[in-house]
Amino acid sequence: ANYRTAYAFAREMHPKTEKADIQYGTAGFRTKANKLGYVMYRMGLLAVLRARYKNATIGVMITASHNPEPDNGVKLVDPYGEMLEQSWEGWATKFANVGDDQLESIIAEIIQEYNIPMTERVQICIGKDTRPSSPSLAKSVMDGVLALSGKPVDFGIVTTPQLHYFVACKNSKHAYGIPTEEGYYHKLVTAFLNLRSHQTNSCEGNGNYRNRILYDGANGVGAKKIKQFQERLGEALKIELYNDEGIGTGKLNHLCGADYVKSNQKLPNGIPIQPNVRCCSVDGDADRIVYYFTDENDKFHLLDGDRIATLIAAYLKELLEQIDIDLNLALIQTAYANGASTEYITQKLKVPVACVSTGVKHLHHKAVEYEVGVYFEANGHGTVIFRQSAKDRLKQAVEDSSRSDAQRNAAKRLLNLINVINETVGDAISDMLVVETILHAKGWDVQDWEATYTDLPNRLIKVTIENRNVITTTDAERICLTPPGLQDEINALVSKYNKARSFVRPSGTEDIVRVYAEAATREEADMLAAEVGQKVY
Ligand code: 16G
Ligand code: ZN
Repeated sequence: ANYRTAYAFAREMHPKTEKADIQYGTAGFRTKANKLGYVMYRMGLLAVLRARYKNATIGVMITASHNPEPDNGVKLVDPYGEMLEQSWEGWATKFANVGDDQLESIIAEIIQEYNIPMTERVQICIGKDTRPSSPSLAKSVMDGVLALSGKPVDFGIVTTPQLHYFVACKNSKHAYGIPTEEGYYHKLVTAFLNLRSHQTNSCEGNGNYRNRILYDGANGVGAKKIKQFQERLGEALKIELYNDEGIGTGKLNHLCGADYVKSNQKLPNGIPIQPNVRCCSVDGDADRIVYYFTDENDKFHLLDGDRIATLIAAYLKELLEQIDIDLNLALIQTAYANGASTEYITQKLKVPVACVSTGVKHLHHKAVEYEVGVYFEANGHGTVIFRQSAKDRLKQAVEDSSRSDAQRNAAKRLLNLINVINETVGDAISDMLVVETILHAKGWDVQDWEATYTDLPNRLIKVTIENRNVITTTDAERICLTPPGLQDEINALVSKYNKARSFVRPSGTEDIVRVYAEAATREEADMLAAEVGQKVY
């Protein structure tokens, strides 16, 4: 059988080099690149098995996102472009950790468990970021795919959301778009330009909006790909690119990128100080984005994922009201969302909010429960998902001659906006185009956007304890179940401060516990975080 060959090949070409087990976590496997060769090979095998089981194209993305350049990682992408189904994460972990001599039997086991037909011809889309280790790791994935007679489709260096898009396109028989880089740029840029041309105002601006933005590419794939956009956007949006160092310079994510800016709340290296000019940073695989600016007093202002989420949700609500169509719209956040953003969106804008556990898959799964689900993590990862029935109703609204021109135009706008959005997963560049569209439409610059509400001061700290798993949580990680008594202690501390909130959770990506606190003032937030941190020891 095929898998016997696979097994023999593994022994020769991709022997297991690490003794310690690794785990397929919230973001797939992620570790030092030189420990990942055999893991990649085995993920190639698993991707073919998954593809045959689903009778669909599956994706494999090689990236370690915002991690330092020597790291790498791998994630599998499911048929609709979503993250690998949770029930298969265990299989991924097993596949990565069995000895070379057990590989054959584990393949047999999964084939039997799911009754996987081993005859289907399946395609596996493979993408990689700009890390110097990525080409050889991609080769290992391809060896795995070929070993089980799958067909690897190599997309080369692409952003994570581009790969998700390609997979969704292939499985929707191109209904979602053409599964090529050109197809992706064409879809997003055409819709973006349509939205701009419908405005009566000139390209350069509208009200306070100026069509110029400083862009931090994190010295990664987001820098490479933004040039493709700029070529196609022309004068409609002038993107000044910074942090576009070559591959292998060690500069990837170094003192720059979305994670650096969000965590350190300061300007990244490489971005010039220009007071009140709109800037953005993407991360190493361009699935996260944050906005920011420095004011005339050199004060740094961050507009993170919560800000982007509220901007988008508010605008969608506005359009739905203009069209006069009743679609249920909700915003999905995590416990890290600033309390002020939640209050603004629920109290002022009357958009319902749901809170879920950290990790994109949790947000995504909740968002699909609504006709229009906006989801964002505070760190800048997020997107909007529309039900097919919602899209159909919008199309009907455009055609409906009993509606006013204003209503039909608003429906057209929304349909165009949907095409700017990458619904499969958070996409930094797509999100940027959405934000730019909304700011332009409203005649806003970042200052107007920031004025919508005032963030509560907050503090995030890391605490190292012997075993972080003694801490377990419930209610979307907002309440501690164990160790017993900890939650009561947190409650007591929180009650001492104004507008305070605090929670602790074990990290899913590092061997630490994270403590989050927010309160009415910076001092209170800092003090609360420190005090809660003390209780965790
Ligand atoms: C992963 C998640 C990200 C989450 C982060 C939390 C995905 C693709 N990525 O990077 O969404 O914010 O983990 O990390 O799901 P933590 O558990 O260490 O706080
Ligand atoms: Zn990322």
